Amino acid sequence: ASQFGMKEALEKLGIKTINEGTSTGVNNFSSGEILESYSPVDGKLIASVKMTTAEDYEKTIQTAAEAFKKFRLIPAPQRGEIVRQFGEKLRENKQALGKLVSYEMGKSLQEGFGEVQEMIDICDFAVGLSRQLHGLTMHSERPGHRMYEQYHPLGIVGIISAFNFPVAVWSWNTALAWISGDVCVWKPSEKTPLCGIACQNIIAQVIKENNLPEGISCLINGDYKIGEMLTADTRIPLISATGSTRMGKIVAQTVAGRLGKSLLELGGNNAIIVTPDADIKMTVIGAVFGAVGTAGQRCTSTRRLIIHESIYDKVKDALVAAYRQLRIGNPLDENNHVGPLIDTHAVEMYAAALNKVVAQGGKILVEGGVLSGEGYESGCYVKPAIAEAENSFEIVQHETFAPVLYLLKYSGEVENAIEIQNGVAQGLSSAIMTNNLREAERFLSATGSDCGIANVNIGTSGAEIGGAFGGEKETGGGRESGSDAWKIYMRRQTNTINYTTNLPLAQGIKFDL
Ligand code: UN1
Repeated sequence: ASQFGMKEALEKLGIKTINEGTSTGVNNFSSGEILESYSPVDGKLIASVKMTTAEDYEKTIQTAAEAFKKFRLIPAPQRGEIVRQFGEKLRENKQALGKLVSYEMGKSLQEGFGEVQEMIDICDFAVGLSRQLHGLTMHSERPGHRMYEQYHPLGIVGIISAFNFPVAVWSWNTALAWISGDVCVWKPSEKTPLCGIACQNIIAQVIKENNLPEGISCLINGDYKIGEMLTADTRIPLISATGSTRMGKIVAQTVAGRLGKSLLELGGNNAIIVTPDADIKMTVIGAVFGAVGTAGQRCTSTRRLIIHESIYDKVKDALVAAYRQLRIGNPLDENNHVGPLIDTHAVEMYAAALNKVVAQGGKILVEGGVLSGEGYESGCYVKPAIAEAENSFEIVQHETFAPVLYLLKYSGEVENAIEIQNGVAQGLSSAIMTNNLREAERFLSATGSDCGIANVNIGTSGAEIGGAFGGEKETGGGRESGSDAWKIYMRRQTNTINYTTNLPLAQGIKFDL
C-alpha cells in the first residue's frame, strides 16, 4: 500500500499506531482492549484502536447528554453552518479518506472517493435543510385559536453502521441529526474502526475551531457488546442501525422493548428486470456494476437478474463476455474493477453460496473461486460468479454479501417478472430495464415493485443522497438521507393557542362550572 501514498493518508487523517481517541483530544475516552484493523487488500495490520469499556461508555453518554443541553439552543441555521464547515473539511480530506476507505474496507479507490462524495453531498443537503425544518399550520375548529406544529431537537442519536459503507452512512445520519440539534454517538463496524477514528478526527477539528461542546460527536469502539449498551440505553431516543436483517431484528426488539425509535436499514435482495424492450448494452453495464461493484457488498448490490425468455440467451452471452473483462486485484490500483471481500469469513460465505446454488439445482455460468498467489496474499480476493437459478432456491432467497449473481428467467407479461422480483423477504432496491412505457409504469405502480427504491433504466445501486434511502419488509422500513428523512431525528409537537377570554372545548363538548 505504500506506493499508493497510504502512509501520508493515514498521517493526514491523524491515525496513530494505537488510537485511543481523537487527534484533538475531543472525546478521548476509549481505554479498553486493543482492536486491530487488518486490510483485506494486503492482509497487513494498518493500526489499532482501543475499545470502549463500560466506564468509558458511561462517560461518553454523559458528555453527549451535556452537549445536547447546549447544542439544542443553537439556532438550526447556525447548526447548518457547523455542517457546512464539516463538508469543507471533507473536501480537504477527500483523497486521504477515500484511500483509507479503500484500504481498510477493500472497495475500489473510485468507490472510496464516491463514498466521501456522498458525505459531502449530504452535508450540502443538510445545510440548506437547516433553514427548512418546516412544520404545518392548521385551522382550529375553535374560534380565536391557532394551531401549528413544530419540530424540536430529539436528543442523543445512536448510530450503528456496517463495514461496507464505513463513513457515508454515519454522515447521512450525523448531518441530519446535527442540523436537527441532536448529538450523536457512533459505533462503527469493528471491521473498519479506523474509518471511524478518521471521521471523528475530522469533525473534532470543527468542534474545536467553533468552541462547541465536544459531546456533539462521540465515537465508541468495539463489537456487538458495546452496541447492546447503546440499544438498551433509555437515554438514547433514536437508534439508527445499518447491517444484516439478523442484527436488525435484535436491535429492533431491544429498542422497542424500551419504546425507543429505531431507523433500520437492513439487507436487500435486489433485482433488475430485463424486458424484451431493454437496451442490452445499458443493461449489461448496470447489472455488472450492480453485481460486482464493492465486490457485491452493497446493500443495494444486484443479486438477481429476471430476464425475459425471448432475450435470455442474448443477455446471458453479453454478461459472460463482460465478466471476462473484469480485472480483480488491489482496489487502490485504478486499473482494477473488483477488490477483495472484507475478510476470510466473507470468502467462506461466498464459497458456501456457490456450493449451495449447485446443490439446489442451479448451473454455474461464470465460475467463481478464491484467488491465490502474488497480490492475493490476504486470501480475500474472489472471482465474481454468475449462476442460473430459480427464485425459490433457499440460497437465492438469502442475501449473500459477495459478487454472486443469479439469472432467473420469466415468460409472458411483465407482471410475471414483478411477482418474482417481489417474491423475496427483502425490499430494498429494484430496477427495470425497458424502453416500453407501459411496462415501466406497471413496474412503478401500486401493484409493481414493493421495494423502497424502484428505478427505470438504471441499476439497483448507487442511489443519490437527495432521495429517501431505505426499504420495506425485512429491509426494516427506515428511510435515511434525503427527502423528509430528517423528521425522525426531531420530535414533533402540536401546539394549540387560545387568544380569547373564553375556554371552548373541542368536539363541541360543554363543561360549565
Ligand atoms: C449500503 O450499501 O449500505 O445506493 C449503502 C448505494 C449507495 C449506498 C449504499 N449510495 O449503493
